[in-house]
Amino acid sequence: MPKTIQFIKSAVLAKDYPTHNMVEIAIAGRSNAGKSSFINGLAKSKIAKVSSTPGKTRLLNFFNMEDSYVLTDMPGYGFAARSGSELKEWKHMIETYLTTRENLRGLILVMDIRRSWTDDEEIMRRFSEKQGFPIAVVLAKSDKISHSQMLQAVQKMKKATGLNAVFASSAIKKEGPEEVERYIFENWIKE
Ligand SMILES: Nc1nc2c(ncn2[C@@H]2O[C@H](COP(=O)(O)OP(=O)(O)OP(=O)(O)O)[C@@H](O)[C@H]2O)c(=O)[nH]1
Ligand SMILES: [Mg+2]
Repeated sequence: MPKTIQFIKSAVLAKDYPTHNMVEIAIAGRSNAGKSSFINGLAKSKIAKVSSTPGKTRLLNFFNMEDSYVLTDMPGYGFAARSGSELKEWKHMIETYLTTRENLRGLILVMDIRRSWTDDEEIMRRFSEKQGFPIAVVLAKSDKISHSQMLQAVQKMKKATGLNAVFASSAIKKEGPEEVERYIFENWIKE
């Protein structure tokens, strides 16, 4: 059954964040990793903008997930084409959101399954831990490698990070989003 997932609004400044009393979950990760596509996978529709040009998502985009939680699509890091001032604005936007959003309950870190954990992911992870919320890692584009390589990549990532919540996902094969959402419901949303 298709889900009723609605785009609420985009925002940069804290004063423009939507008002609601649901739990919020944020999606972060390198530019072009597959964050927006992952949201579309959850929605089973093209609700979040996707493009082959990195840096498609420039603002914080809030989505109402069937009135049960709100998902925040964040613009990716590591996008070299950004100018110095843009980078500063981006950093300020992300940091303000992650440090001030009171109903934020967890962070989904999306990575291309073919990439390894880098300093950028480690910074996001430390940041989350400092703020006191958990992270789950989604290894996107699993259709780009074989099934056995996919299983290997998940194990390798669990080992490298010490995290248990590591999932493979593919927007093409439509695999992954549901398992991740189940995990989020059981561990972050249900109190
Ligand atoms: N093969 C394959 N391609 C994918 C998958 N997920 C995303 N892509 C492609 O990767 C590119 C980037 O996807 P997005 O979902 O826009 O990535 P993003 O992380 O939101 O990127 P930014 O908004 O720039 O931060 C697009 O060309 C997608 O079609 C996947 O699971 N499999
Ligand atoms: Mg995006």
